[in-house]
Amino acid sequence: MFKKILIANRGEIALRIIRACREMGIQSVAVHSTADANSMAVRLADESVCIGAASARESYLNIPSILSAAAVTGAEAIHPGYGFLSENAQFARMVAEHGFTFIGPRPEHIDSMGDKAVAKDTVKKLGLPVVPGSDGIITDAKEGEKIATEIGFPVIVKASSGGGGKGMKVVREARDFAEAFATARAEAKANFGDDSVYIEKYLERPKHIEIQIFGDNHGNAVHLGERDCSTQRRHQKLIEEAPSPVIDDAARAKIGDLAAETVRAMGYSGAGTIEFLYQDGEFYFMEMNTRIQVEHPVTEMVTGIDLIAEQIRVAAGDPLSIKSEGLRFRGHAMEIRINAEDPETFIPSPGEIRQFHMPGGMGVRFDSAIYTGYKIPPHYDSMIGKLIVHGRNRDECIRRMRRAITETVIEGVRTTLPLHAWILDQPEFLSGEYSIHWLEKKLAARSE
Ligand code: MV4
Repeated sequence: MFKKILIANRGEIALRIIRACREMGIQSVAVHSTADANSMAVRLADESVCIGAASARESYLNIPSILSAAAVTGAEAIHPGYGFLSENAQFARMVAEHGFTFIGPRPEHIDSMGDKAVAKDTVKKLGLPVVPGSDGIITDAKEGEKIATEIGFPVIVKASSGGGGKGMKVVREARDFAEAFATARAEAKANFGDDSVYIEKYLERPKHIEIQIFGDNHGNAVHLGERDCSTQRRHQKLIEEAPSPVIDDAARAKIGDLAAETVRAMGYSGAGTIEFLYQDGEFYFMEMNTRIQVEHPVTEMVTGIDLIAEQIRVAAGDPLSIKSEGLRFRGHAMEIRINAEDPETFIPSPGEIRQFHMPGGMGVRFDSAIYTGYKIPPHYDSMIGKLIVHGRNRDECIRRMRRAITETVIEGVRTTLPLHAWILDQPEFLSGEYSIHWLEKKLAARSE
């Protein structure tokens, strides 16, 4: 096992990784920007190194600086967390070239899943259901229009280098196709330096359901069930839960086994998430994320498995400690993302936290790096914490979440807590049968 791990990240995920390290008897190194000198990660890690100025480009994305910090502290492995360098194959390669272990999948898998057209083709060949569409990338508008007409409008044109909602165009009629196709390609070129696009049937009201998977370096792979992440706004998830209110045990076993079989066939190692659109009882592959995700605690709460510890063990060469036979999904878990933002305008609200009281009690977990007197820097993502609750069933889970929100005190900055309290009272949310578009429509109606 590693003796020392460097954490190339900040905020709550840096703390989450420090906690796993300490429980495993591993020393932790926090790297930080000048703006994060007073962070909890710096305080709680065994060592810390300042790696650059406040802007992420000069610190959390500064590869030479991070590798130097690993070298001077004698770290053996680097955990990238989520965001920043977590899905940068070049970084993963450089980590290995400098003699460190990257706690994540092999660079080839980061690369192949990073290209959305390649990812779709790969998983389709391995048996995952995909949305009907073009066979790979299309460069000719006439050919694209012919394919679109065959699959039937509406269609969606997606950038191969896109993902997370960037670089997509919905086309509703044949006469609009040529122009939309040209725009999609131009935007893809401008945003990603790559004008490759592919075409799919557009699903009008899907849910976003993702499967947590894990592979190791010994040919093993398992799935840890799904998370329903359909409560989103502008491709930012607000609430995630497990199990999905619309998936039963048989459906979970079927898509989960397919997902596990796919990553086993790929020879994938480490944590990963396979995202699906789900509509009318069918799953359609969307993307695969080759990192640990923000919402991983939801899966931890229903399985009792420490996913960060498992990432570390797998990276150290251990076989998976998770066996699908021994896996039990218990109760219901839900996570809300607390952002330092105005709950109505979503304008970021950085500044000093004047008063903080953490929610607690039965089935409550609060993953955050904030404290009373902490100054939220304006340079990074506005997520300041995650409130995760567990209950015996969805109803108890929602009641517990409402209760935990009521007792959370965060003063000095605006937060999205009131928005979450409101969502948890909406009949559509309570029914569980809302699509990815529900919240945005509901918010638009609220402000009318
Ligand atoms: C789609 C879709 C409907 N039909 N593909 C958005 C993120 C990107 N990775 C894929 N996305 C979508 N792909 C087909 N064929 C609708 C979306 C989509 C979406 C998906 C998940 C979560 C939020 C979303 C918001 C808008 C559109």
